[in-house]
Amino acid sequence: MRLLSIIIPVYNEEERIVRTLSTIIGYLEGIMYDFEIIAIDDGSVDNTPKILQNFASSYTKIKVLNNTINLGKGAAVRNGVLNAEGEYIYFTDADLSTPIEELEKFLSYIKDYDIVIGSRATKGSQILVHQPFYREFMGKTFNKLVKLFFRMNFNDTQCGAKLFKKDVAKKIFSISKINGFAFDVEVLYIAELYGYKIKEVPVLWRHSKGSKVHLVKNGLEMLVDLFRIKFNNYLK
Ligand SMILES: Nc1nc2c(ncn2[C@@H]2O[C@H](COP(=O)(O)OP(=O)(O)OP(=O)(O)O)[C@@H](O)[C@H]2O)c(=O)[nH]1
Ligand SMILES: [Mg+2]
Repeated sequence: MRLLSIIIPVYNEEERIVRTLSTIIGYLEGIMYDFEIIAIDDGSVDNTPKILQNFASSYTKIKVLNNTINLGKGAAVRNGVLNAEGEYIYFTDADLSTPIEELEKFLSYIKDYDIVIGSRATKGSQILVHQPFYREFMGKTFNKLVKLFFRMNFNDTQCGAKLFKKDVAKKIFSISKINGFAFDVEVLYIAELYGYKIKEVPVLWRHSKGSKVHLVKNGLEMLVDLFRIKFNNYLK
């Protein structure tokens, strides 16, 4: 069995996906982990699908999955997780805002925990490039809402980097339902319901330009999804 599966949700990332994949491969080959990369094209309408196919045809450790229409980050990550074979499953954003080198830190905790989540708001985190102030403000407000709503004590549910033990990830993502950006909250909520051990670790983080997040549309959808999470029944 492979040690590590790296899951990357990819939506209209023609500008940076080759650089991102090359960076990840360079790093992982360097530390000689046995790994697979699963890139999920989330119904991109630019050249991303073609670029991914090309890349994968010359590098066997990359698997490309396609959501034929754009379903959202949560759906893309779910598709990747359910098809992953690694003992540990890590997902990260295509902009590598949390640099892949941080993975080392996640791996150092995963033996003692079921899930390790990156945090931009925990003592020790280093934000080298900040998001625009309104995005940062919205992020912090969202996190306060999550704390209030779910009585969960995470400082940052939305950081793109998270590592799971395989069985834990498979279990959670097989019952999760949220397709959009609020899926992280759902995943952590389910994890707490099932009593999994979660470690929040401070990460180094760098905002990168080229956001495709639609503030109003995605923001409202995330709020509605918080209610859906609250009223869904995940215990079977
Ligand atoms: N925006 C967006 N990203 C998606 C979608 N589906 C998958 N993704 C991927 O989800 C990851 C996270 O996206 P974000 O980092 O939130 O979006 P971003 O465009 O980088 O914006 P910032 O948060 O400003 O960095 C990226 O790897 C995207 O390619 C989608 O429907 N919309
Ligand atoms: Mg990003």
